[in-house]
Amino acid sequence: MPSIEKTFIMIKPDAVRDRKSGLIIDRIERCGLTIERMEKCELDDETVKVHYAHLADKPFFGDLVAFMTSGPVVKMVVSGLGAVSKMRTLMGATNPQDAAPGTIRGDFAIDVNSNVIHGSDSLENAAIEIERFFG
Ligand code: IDP
Ligand code: MG
Repeated sequence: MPSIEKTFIMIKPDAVRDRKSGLIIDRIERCGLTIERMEKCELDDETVKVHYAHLADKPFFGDLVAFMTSGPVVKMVVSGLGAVSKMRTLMGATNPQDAAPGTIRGDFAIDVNSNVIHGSDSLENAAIEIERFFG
């Protein structure tokens, strides 16, 4: 039985630039999830490097940091029953090529370099990320 959870969600610079934030927020609310907090902001290199530290040894890491600092993001705390896994399902696969139609990445993203949305991958990481981005 899922319990009420909070997860950290971020609409990435590509989607903000393309004015897709509203459509993405609509999908989240339609799922019965609640936007608890939301703010548009720009990320600095250091924050992105810490957030994606698990990918620091990947060849695309530099491009990922450049992408995430290329423009404003919309950061959110989203709550609801089983919010962490519900958001991961709603987002779709990391690589939009593999993301099912009807998912946010499946419908709004084209390639893995700019895949529209971030969502925490576990309840433990959700708490860490909410603290990191909202303090
Ligand atoms: P997730 O965002 O679905 O949790 P992670 O494996 O945590 O996926 O990767 C974090 C982010 O790093 C992805 O959302 C994407 O922006 C970027 N990324 C992951 N794999 C690749 C890749 O193979 N090429 C380019 N960027 C990637
Ligand atoms: Mg991840």
